[in-house]
This record gives sequence, C-alpha cells and structure tokens, in this order.
Amino acid sequence: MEDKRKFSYACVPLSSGLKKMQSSLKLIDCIIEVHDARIPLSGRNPLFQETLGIKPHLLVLNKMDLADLKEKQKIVGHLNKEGVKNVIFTNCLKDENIKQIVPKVTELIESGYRYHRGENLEYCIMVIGVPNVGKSSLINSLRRQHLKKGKASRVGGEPGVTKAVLSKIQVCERPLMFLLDTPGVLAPRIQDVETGLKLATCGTILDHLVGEDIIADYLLFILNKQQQFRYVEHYDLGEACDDISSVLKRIAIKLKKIHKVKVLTGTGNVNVIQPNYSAAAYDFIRSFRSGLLGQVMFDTAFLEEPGANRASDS
Ligand SMILES: Nc1nc2c(ncn2[C@@H]2O[C@H](COP(=O)(O)OP(=O)(O)O)[C@@H](O)[C@H]2O)c(=O)[nH]1
Ligand SMILES: [Mg+2]
Repeated sequence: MEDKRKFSYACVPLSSGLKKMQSSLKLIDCIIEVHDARIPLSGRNPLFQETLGIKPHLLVLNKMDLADLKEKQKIVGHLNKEGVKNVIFTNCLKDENIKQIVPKVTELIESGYRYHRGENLEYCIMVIGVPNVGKSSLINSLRRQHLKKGKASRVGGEPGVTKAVLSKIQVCERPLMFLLDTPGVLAPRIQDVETGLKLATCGTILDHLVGEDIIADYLLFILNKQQQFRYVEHYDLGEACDDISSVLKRIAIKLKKIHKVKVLTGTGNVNVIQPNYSAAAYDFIRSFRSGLLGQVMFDTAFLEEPGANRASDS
C-alpha cells in the first residue's frame, strides 16, 4: 500500500494504451511483462507481442506463492514453444526471485541487436501487463532490492526526450538501468468463457462483470477438481462438497453472515433469518485470493495436451 501516489495510473483502453507504449518504445530496451503465475497461459494479451515484440522480453510470473507449480517445467516448456523464452517466477510480497531480474534483463539487452550503440550505456525497462497481476508491486520490489529503503531516484525529462511524461527510477548502477515508474496496463485477452472465469477468480477483471456467485461456483469446481481441499478445513465443513449453495450456506452460518428477510404470508409479514449467500461468496473468493484456501493452477488443460495449440491462435 506504500506510495500509491507515485504509482497511480489509469486503466487505459487497450488501443490508446498500446499507442502510448509504442510512442515511448523508442526509449525502451527491455519489456518486463508481469502476469499471474496461476494463469501462466490464459489472458495474456498477444497484441502487445505484435506491437512491441521486437524488444527483449521477460515474462515475470508473479504471485508464485499462490500458484501450484508442481508442473513448473511443463509450463515453462509450453511457454518456450510459444516463443516466450525468458520466464522468472516471483513473489513480490516477499521479494522472492526479484534479484534474478536485473541480471536477466542485462543479459537480454546485451545479447540483443541494440547493444552496439556506442556510448549510450543506459538501459531503460518498461513493466507491462493486465490489471492486478502485481506490476506496481514488482516496481516497488525492484526498488527495495536495488535502492536503499525503496527510495526512488527519479530522473525527469532529459533533453532530446519527447514530451511524454515518463519518470524513471534507477534500479541499478552497473549497468546504469532505469525503470519507467508507470506500468503499461493492458486489457486481458478473453478468448472464451472459461478464460473469463479464470481471470475473474484471480482478480484481473472486476468481480461484478462476472458475478460473485458465478466466480464462487467456478472456484469450488476448480478446488474440487484439483483436490485442493483446504477450504473444507478452513470453513469446518467436515467434507468436500460440490454444491455451491450448500457450501455458501455453511460458510454463511459459520461466519454468522445471516440477514433478516421479510416474507409475505397470508397472515402478514414474517421476518425470516436467511444465510447471506453473497457475503459468503465474497469471503470464499477473498480467502482464496489471499492464499488461505491453498495453491491452485488454473491452466492445466494446456499442460495435459502437450503440443496442443490454442484454437484461437490461428
Ligand atoms: N500473494 C501475492 N500477492 C501479490 C503479489 N504481488 C502483488 N500481490 C497483490 O496483488 C494485488 C495487486 O497488486 P498490484 O501491484 O497493485 O497490481 P497491478 O495492478 O498489476 O499494479 C495487491 O493486493 C498486491 O498486494 C505476490 O507475489 N503474491
Ligand atoms: Mg498497480
């Protein structure tokens, strides 16, 4: 929650966002794309690859603490096949693996075509990704790792740099490396209903667009399918259950989330006490997102069919 002011940014529509990024692209030597490690293959916006694809690119799969990464090698293999060659898993809350980023970025830039450019040995990185995957957290984490106490050294508009308002944060002395302090926000790519559900469950699209009752239902389905039964313990349910209404009812009762509802009968109004299903769904989803219900991997279908291309990629 630190320093919100410095890192506030608007969620810009895709086209103008991409345009903006394109115009500042000349200044950028490497792109760090952040995505949620629980959905390593779903929802990444491939448009930016076409638009920005010429740059050295590092995919940071963040929130590794929330992801079931037993099949990490297969995930990386699949991404490699899709042309994503550089992948680092991170946890920005604990600065895990953050130290690998600057050396990797340096290696990528220095092996790239732009390296032979004489005296201008100053590297500039841009962080991009869909909402809520941890872009700001990554920027803050990089600052913590590379600057004393997370204090940014900001560099204003330099002579010769176009008027675009880009503040830069120094993240490394040797080589001199800067990070743009405003991440590029991309719209997620939602190619089918299940992708939408995965993205919503991970919090990268707004809950009300899908509906919390539907997210809760999908989440229960996934937890059971992956035999991730932490929720049973967490809510004292006794046993696993695949009926969302009865799970929500019991969560509501356990959390004392009940409300009075007026019911009209032939003899007048009666107050009936009912479980508050939406409050229960809210708690179920929040608990999952904060890791209390265990680790999950949403993108397993791709991994079960090695070599299978996503239908919509053609
Ligand atoms: N568990 C976990 N949560 C994270 C991690 N990184 C970021 N978050 C949380 O994810 C939410 C979104 O992070 P933020 O940096 O604002 O995402 P942005 O919208 O991409 O800039 C915040 O509540 C962060 O605390 C991580 O590695 N693990
Ligand atoms: Mg942010």
